[in-house]
Amino acid sequence: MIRKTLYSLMLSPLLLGLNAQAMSSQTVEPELEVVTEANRMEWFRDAKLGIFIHWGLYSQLAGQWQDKKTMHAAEWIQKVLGIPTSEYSILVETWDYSNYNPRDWVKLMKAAGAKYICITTKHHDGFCLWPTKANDDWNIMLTKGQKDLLKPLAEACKAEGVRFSIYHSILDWRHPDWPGRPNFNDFAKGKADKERYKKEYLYPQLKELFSNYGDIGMLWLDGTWDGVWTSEDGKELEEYIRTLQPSVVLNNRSGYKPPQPKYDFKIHNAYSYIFAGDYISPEGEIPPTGLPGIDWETCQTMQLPNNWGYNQFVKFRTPENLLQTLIDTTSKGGNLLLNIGPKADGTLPQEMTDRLQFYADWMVVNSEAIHGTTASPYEMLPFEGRCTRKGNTLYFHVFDWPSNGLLNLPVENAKIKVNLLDHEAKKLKPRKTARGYEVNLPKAMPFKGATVIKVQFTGDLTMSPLPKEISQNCSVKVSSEWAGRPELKKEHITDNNASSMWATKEAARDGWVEIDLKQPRLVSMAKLSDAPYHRTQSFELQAKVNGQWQTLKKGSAIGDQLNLTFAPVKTQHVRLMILQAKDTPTLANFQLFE
Ligand code: FHN
Repeated sequence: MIRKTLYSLMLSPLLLGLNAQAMSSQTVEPELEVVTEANRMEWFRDAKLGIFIHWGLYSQLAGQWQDKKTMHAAEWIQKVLGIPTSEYSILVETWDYSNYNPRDWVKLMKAAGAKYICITTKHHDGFCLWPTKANDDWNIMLTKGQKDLLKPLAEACKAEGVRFSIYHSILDWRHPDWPGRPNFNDFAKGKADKERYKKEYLYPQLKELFSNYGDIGMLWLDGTWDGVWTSEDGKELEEYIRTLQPSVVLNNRSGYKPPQPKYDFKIHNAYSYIFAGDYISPEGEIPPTGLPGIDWETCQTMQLPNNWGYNQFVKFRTPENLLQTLIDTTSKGGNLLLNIGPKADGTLPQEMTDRLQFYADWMVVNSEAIHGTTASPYEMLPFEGRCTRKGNTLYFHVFDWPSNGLLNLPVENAKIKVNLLDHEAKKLKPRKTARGYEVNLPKAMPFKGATVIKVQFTGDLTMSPLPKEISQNCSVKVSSEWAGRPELKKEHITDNNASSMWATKEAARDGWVEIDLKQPRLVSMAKLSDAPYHRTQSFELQAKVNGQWQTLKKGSAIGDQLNLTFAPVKTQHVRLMILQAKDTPTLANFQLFE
């Protein structure tokens, strides 16, 4: 498929036939490029960031029903706490969303860099946020406000030039015809009938959604795991959707399961990796090496453990972590669908506004390093950060500001131009070294979380050789091992296989790993992974020099991949101290580089 970069266009006054005077008294709104079935993936590929909105009756509970609380999936509270449908129904009477001002939401989300916004039209509890004719006893018209919540959001998106997109749950905990009826549904009577569910409910609802809200950028289907929905149902559904708006981008969760391609990496959530629709939707994770040639989008929550609906009891990820997640995703060729759970009254929780504002402040200067870029050409970098690319420009996103003020740029081209993306786009003077170039960085990091170094090169890109690994299959000592679990043995730490791991004894909440390099070597970088559980909360990296342990780096989380660079040190023994972990410490990889 030909890939073409699309940008939002400002309408030209000449085209509009307006004179300058008329223009000055009128605001021209950004227009979205017309999308056809043939080019429908182009905007999606350039978009990089979308905002997911989980909003519904459950938002009033925010994790608490009567005296029971849940830390998990506030939008699932009915199922998690087994609330009978007859009792849950009371929530329609109490839902007051009078502070809902979607134009403000969209403005902030757009400033944060979002190119599409995807709202839950109906989540698993079956409640519809619009006045559907296909279900008149469980929709927004039963609330005091009687307001179609989708319409003003769709209009705000159109006005701001952001693509309006919709989430729709196929399964339904309340509808009498959904065959996977849960036991807390004390409302539904009679025998469920899937065909009637499709013909009289699901399909007519989708028809309303595709007829009354203008162009829909994307349809995000979900909820086919009840075991009653077949691949044939999914295929038929996808075909039907294409008749409604052929240009809509469709995720992979219709339930259709065509023959699946083979891939050689380990995945944690198989449901997210079914290849169907237009793209795959790894949930809460970034495929370790990206998925070349495959369109993908990772959806992630701001609150952990995962809560898509707002939960008053659950902590928020830091703004820096969320920014690095966007950059990591972009550098691997995917999109991030970042979730927001508004409060019931229509306002956004302060923590969410703060995080969107953090993105927005960063985007003012750095948006060019995200939007319209392609994946990193590098397998790894000689510093902790990521790379994105736009033609002959590389954007190096530095996460960990070097303490010695020197940054190694792994480019060999004879002619390069380097700028620091701050408010002045300061020029940096590159010096050629044995491996790429070196630049001096200012003492303070201009943008917390990630600062971008822009490198423009002439000719074809020549990348510097990768840093040389010196620890593969070296012997390791560990604080302890999990008895009787050979699949968690210490040899997995240096086997360079990210899908195998080591774990300490079960009861431990700290531990250490020491690599013996067999002889003194020059070490300047370490690469760590504690995937898939990400339990490390505090760590210290040390090298033994003249019989004494010296600190090389300290940190908190490790994550899927963390590169730590430091001033080169000659040593035979390097040790990782996991000082605190939220459960039994595990480590997938620990590699050392010259
Ligand atoms: O069960 C839902 C969950 O509540 C949320 O909507 C997420 C978003 O990807 N999807 C389902 C779980 O995969």
